[in-house]
Amino acid sequence: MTEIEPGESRHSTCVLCDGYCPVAIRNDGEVTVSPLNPNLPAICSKAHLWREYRSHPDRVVKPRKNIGERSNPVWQEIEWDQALDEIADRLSAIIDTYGPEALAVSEMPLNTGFGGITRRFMNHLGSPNYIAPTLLCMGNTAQVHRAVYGWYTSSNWDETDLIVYFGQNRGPELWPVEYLKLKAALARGAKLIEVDPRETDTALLACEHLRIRYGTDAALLLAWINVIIEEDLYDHAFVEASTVGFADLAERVQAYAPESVASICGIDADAIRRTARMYANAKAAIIPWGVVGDMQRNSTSVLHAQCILRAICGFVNVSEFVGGPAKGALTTTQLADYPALSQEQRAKQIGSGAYPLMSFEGMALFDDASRKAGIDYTPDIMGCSCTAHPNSLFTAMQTENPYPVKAFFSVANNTVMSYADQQSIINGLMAQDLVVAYDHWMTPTAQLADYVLPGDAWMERDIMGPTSDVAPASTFCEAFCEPAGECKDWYFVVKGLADRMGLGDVFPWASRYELYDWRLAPLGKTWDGVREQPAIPARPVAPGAFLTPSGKVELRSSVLEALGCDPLPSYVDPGEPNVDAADYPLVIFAGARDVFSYNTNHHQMPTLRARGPEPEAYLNPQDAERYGVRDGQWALVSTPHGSIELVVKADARQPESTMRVPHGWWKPEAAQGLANGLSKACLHNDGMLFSGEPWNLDPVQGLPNLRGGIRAKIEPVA
Ligand SMILES: Nc1nc2c(c(=O)[nH]1)N[C@H]1C(S)=C(S)[C@@H](COP(=O)(O)OP(=O)(O)OC[C@H]3O[C@@H](n4cnc5c(=O)[nH]c(N)nc54)[C@H](O)[C@@H]3O)O[C@H]1N2
Ligand SMILES: Nc1nc2c(c(=O)[nH]1)N[C@H]1C(S)=C(S)[C@@H](COP(=O)(O)OP(=O)(O)OC[C@H]3O[C@@H](n4cnc5c(=O)[nH]c(N)nc54)[C@H](O)[C@@H]3O)O[C@H]1N2
Ligand code: SF4
Ligand SMILES: [Mo]
Repeated sequence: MTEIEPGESRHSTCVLCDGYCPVAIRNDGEVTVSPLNPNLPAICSKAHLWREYRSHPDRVVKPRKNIGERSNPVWQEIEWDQALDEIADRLSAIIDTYGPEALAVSEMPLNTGFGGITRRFMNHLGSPNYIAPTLLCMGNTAQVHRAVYGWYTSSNWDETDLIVYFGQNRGPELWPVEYLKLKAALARGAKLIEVDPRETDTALLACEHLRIRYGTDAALLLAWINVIIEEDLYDHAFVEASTVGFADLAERVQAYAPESVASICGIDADAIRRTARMYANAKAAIIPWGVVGDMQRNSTSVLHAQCILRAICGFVNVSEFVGGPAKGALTTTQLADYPALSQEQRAKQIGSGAYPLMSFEGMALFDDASRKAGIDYTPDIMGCSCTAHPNSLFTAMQTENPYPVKAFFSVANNTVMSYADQQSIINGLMAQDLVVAYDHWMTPTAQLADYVLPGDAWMERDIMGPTSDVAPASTFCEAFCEPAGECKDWYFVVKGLADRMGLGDVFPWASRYELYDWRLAPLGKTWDGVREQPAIPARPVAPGAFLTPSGKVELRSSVLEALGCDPLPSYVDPGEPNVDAADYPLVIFAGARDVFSYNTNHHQMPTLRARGPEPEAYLNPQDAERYGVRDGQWALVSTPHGSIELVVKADARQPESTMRVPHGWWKPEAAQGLANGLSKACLHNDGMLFSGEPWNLDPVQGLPNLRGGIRAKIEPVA
């Protein structure tokens, strides 16, 4: 029984975006969704429109097979058994010819509500080639936090007196939970420093708005550390007792005096000193996670320098809490069963030689610390600690270098649009022998698939979380509708393939409920016994030390050093070599999220689309005039890498000589197929503009710079 009865209430978590808002569902004659916690009344209009999403006429509700060409698809609805039989047969044939590493997957576990099962399938099959879009989001941060602190760190909003934001823009429609926490902290008297070139609504709440030049955050952070050390504002006791590498750090930051950094960042030296002192002198400062740090040329350095600041100013485990592994239900890492993947297959992980931190090689450096903490596995904190390198993988899919990758699964992720260098992703998909998409819609990615499998949505599935090891509690979300049409959960698909491919023993659970019971067994519980409560806190493993190789906060990271990377943060100019500013006079970033969509999703929702109908370039009015483009009209935006069309929004809040391009735009109503530019994803999405070449990637993690420093031009559409 899934459908909620009249008079009944249930609890769940909205995942129409990754805000993860806890919700209460009531059936008072009409089914309504409202915030679960009355003290944090945060949900947005997308959640209220859940019915429009669920019952949308374009939703894929039965498996589809492409019986035409990949570039010119003809879709036929088929039964689930036929789909799974054929996919299993074709995947088996590919593995027989090329080996299991010929299968690659890009998955967003938050969207399936399942972490670990895809990796379990791949580990037992023998493929290390997994990527996740979260690599461009919090996954990158998690990996740097782990190198410095041993685990991911989260901010305590309840007691903070100073919040430092790097480009975060929060609002009632932009991650409302954190927006309410921010408002409550400010109402208590906390102060906000916002580091953002743009005058955003959040920046208007700040006592200091540093309008930094795009892509130069690492330089500012290093200058703050310089001031804090030079002026002796750091926490000597914490540094001496709990950190390693301070002397090397002090030497490194000598090159970053505010006076030398001022011209790089476009912030005067006095403002740099003033804000550095504010941070160091705060009682409980926080630097909450924000995505701007994950998508920069200097990403690892930005995140590393933030970690250093928290530590040397004594905020670690005061206002910023280092989490850790927990004992309770079996975790997604345990479910993934990494030991099943041989060393020989791990060594084949694509791109790991150039970018080892995210790879199996990087993960292995935490084995000893995990063992010392009394756990017999190494946690994959964010579900993407041991992944292939996305852009190298897309290249391999196209070129067969270093070896052929011939089968690609896109799982609850619009892969074509969710990384840099969209054209190479398309080329890679075109060269596959088998492409499977598991989604709700005929997305640009699904349009290139051989099979499109209809996924259930959050309101239709009972979910046991978390979907990665990062969160300390087990959480339980209840379905309140039957799955639309023949939509199925991801476990049904994975089990169906495993059974057909001789891996039935690896997935002995007949349904997700048996799997949940297996995970809950160490707690002596079952799904039916817990489903009505929102969460069970886990028992943290008290390691008594940081879970780094040295057991201390590693200001100078031994993990980075062991991987052949710079063990300390630094700043390099993010610009493309040999590109003349006269030809490409604007500095662009992708982002400033659209209010009425979520990344690439929701453009098909009539109510939301009416509020944000077209993709917009924000441009200072002076620049609009200078380059002959008019507010409200279409313009061509180009980098040396590619071009897209956007509607100009003349906006004085965007600094001169800079421009915002949006992420995630396609037109679900437009004609499908490659010949039509994949419903205009090739005409509008940010991924067309940004290169996946090494010069545009963070040198340690290999993730693309989408948030600053890239040169572009704008002109009227011919
Ligand atoms: N409605 C809605 N809400 C969303 C989303 C959505 O798509 N729709 N997406 C969600 C997701 S997945 C995420 S990760 C978050 C992201 O949300 P935010 O963390 O707010 O990030 P963005 O919206 O990408 O960018 C916000 C600001 O970053 C600034 N910025 C760009 N480059 C730089 C730089 O180099 N340095 C600095 N200091 N600032 C820079 C821009 O000027 C912009 O004002 O939003 C989430 N919330
Ligand atoms: N070029 C570029 N790439 C980016 C970013 C960027 O700014 N620019 N941002 C990055 C960031 S911050 C993030 S968080 C990631 C986001 O990456 P994703 O979360 O993958 O982003 P979405 O665009 O929402 O794509 C999700 C797809 O999953 C489908 N989906 C949603 N819910 C479900 C579900 O319950 N079941 C199934 N089966 N499918 C579902 C949607 O229809 C959609 O096609 O992208 C990253 N990639
Ligand atoms: S912000 Fe809105 S769409 Fe995102 S999880 Fe929360 S309620 Fe759902
Ligand atoms: Mo994100």
